[in-house]
Amino acid sequence: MSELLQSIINSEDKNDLRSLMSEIRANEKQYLLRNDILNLYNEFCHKYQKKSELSQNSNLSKLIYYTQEIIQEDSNLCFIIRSKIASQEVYRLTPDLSIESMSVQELLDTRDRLVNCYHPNEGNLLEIDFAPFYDYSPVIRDPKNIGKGVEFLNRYLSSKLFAEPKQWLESLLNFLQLHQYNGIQLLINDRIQTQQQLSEQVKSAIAFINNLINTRAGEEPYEQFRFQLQMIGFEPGWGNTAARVLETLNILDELIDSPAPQNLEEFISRIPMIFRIVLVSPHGWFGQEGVLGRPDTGGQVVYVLDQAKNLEAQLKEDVELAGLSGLNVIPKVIILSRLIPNSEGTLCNQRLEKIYGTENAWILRVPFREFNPNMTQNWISRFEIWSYLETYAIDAERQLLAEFQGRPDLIVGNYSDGNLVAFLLSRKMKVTQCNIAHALEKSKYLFSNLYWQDLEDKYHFSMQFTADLLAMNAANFIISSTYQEIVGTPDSIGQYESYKCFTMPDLYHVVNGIELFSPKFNVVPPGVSESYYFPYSRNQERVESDRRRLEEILFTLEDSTQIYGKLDDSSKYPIFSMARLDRIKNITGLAECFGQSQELQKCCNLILVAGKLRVEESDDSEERDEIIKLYHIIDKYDLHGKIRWLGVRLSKTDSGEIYRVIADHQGIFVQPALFEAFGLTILEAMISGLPTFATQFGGPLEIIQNGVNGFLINPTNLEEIANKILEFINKCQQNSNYWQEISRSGIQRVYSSYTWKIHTNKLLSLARIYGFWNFTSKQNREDLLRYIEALFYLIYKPRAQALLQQHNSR
Ligand code: UDP
Ligand code: LCN
Repeated sequence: MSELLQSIINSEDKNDLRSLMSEIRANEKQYLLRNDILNLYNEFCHKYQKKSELSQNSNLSKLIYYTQEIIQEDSNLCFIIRSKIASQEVYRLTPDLSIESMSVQELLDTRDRLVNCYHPNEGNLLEIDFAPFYDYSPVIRDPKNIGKGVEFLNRYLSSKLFAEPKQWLESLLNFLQLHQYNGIQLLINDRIQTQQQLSEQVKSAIAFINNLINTRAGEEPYEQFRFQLQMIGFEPGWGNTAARVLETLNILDELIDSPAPQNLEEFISRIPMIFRIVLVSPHGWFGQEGVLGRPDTGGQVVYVLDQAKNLEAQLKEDVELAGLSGLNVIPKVIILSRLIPNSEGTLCNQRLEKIYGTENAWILRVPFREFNPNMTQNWISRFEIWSYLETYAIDAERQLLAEFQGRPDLIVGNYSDGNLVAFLLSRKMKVTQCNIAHALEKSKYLFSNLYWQDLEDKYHFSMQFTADLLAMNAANFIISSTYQEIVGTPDSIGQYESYKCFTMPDLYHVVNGIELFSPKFNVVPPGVSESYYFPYSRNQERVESDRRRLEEILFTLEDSTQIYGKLDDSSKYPIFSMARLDRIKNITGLAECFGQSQELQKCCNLILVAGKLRVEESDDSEERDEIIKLYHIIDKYDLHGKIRWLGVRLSKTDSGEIYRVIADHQGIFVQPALFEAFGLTILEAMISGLPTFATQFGGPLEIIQNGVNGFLINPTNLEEIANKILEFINKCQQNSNYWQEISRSGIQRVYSSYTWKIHTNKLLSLARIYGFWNFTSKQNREDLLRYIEALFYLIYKPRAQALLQQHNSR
């Protein structure tokens, strides 16, 4: 990048750069973000009659394209340039066009100065740097492989096994000796004590099973030859039939002789080491019914519940395949959430709730201690819960140990609070920790770290961002739903990437907050619950009375308590959307788009399932604002007769059927969010067979292949959205198969890439491989964990205690 800057300065572009800099200086904003920069540059090109410079690939245009932020300081400009995914360079440009490279520290100081929080005379600020702790672990080199951690780790571990066979086989042997279930030894017993014995006995066992298969059959059940295998050192866990045991032993044999990444993955994935899983989601309103649609309880509840069900099913399948059924092995999955005494008609005040359709998956609710009954008896926002989490983890540990009758084998955290609790529990119980972010608030709120002090009363970001840093570094592995959640796209930074370097003025500087190239990151997207969401054409699985009832609710029912608006002509194409009524979900943007387009109104109706119909019914300020705005738009564009707004909270069965009813009417689904971390409704709509138009900002960019199995839209360009929908409708009118084609490819896309079966298989395989990696590199992580603990006690905890004082004095 410095060459690019130099070449601008050494060429004719120099004058343009000078004029541009003076335009920037004339701008009232001292801190320009990417959108501001692009707008300013476009205006600049217009003013100086430089035709579409951005597309002309001039050096100046390139520089602007890669510039994420510009900070004005005195007469200097500081350019923060991201020329490659996950890497950043910072330059200071002086008015006489000299260029100086700036260090991370200088950049953070500059940002502090901007908010009047730079006080060098008072001593230095704490600098948080996690980089030295990643020295021990391998890092991915190519950014395109970020998020494929496990593939990388398998290659790394198998090459170690190849290069240092003695040491690594010893680790493998020790690892195999480790596994037990309720005191019953699995895999190998003390007849195998050395590597030599392991290698020899594997060959003997292979010979024995080959013989067995020749005389009997591959299907011979394990129980029939269990004792013979035990005599040569092998305990249960290798397989349920002779053929499966042989397969597993062969993989191990090959791994010992010539280690290859596929063998390692395949072998470790078969090790029966996970029977008990905890999914931590503390902030509450976690239930199976009546909880969705409130602020904070959207996709995360759906995701965790589906994940729990599917993990339990997968664990049962794995136990069966490993040949452990005879040992009465019953896997158990617990969702750990918050018990809320004033549960407002939900089951959130119930300690234990069995998850429907499972044998042994539960929601375990543990209350926050009664520090302050006003807060701890009631639901409180996720932004307020930080003070209660440490003691919550202590209480939860006790209850988990009792429920499992021992330690769990894997702890999965969800969102900032769940990940912090997962860290505390994992540290205490010495269990593998996995993190899932869902949505990191840091990048969701503009300048959330720079102005954290102003926002602290409302959001308490100082605790949330500290918790995020601690938990993401402590985690053995992190799963993200998309690649861009980690490192963004070529022109936007990722959610995890935003933790790499930032200032919390007057609190600390983060110079290296997370190693984005670490193999701990793995992209494992969620699926959809296929029993509720399935293609509209599967008529035999649909309940006719539900279909009729929902059709009435969607198109004709008059019930002002829950539905607003009557349709003049219900035969028009329905444009459907369903989301919480948050500002960022931008349902009002979609209404505005519909209002502005007469053409759309001619051929379509707009049908929304969103929030509540009355301001008085909402206790969320954002939701109240959106309700008012939506009414205003309906009146402004006189959408009466063309819009239906359902302020209902649907059951899962109904939300599945509602997409299908819209598909029966050859409708479309639009998800117009300003940003969407992933977007479960998109999968739900697609699998139902609804052609889907979704925001290009966030996860949907990876789910939808534009024009193939859905369409991407820019939620800030309303005219363009309307045109894209109209173009689609035109095509459907010209070609009666077009709607079907997109519908079919949408369905296909979900079944091929976004199922819970794929998700749970991958997650469990990761848990095993990272469990092995954790085992072999444990001593190397202790220094990192000690550092994290120090930050927890010295930064997080005092702040959490101060917040508690505030709560108590309310
Ligand atoms: N949902 C619902 N009723 C509503 C709004 C949403 O059942 O009124 C469900 C929806 O079907 C989906 C989830 O809530 O399963 C929303 O998840 P998504 O990932 O799309 O968004 P989030 O709310 O998590 O931001
Ligand atoms: C939170 C979000 O904002 C959504 O985009 C996700 O789909 C959901 O969590 C589940 O991960």
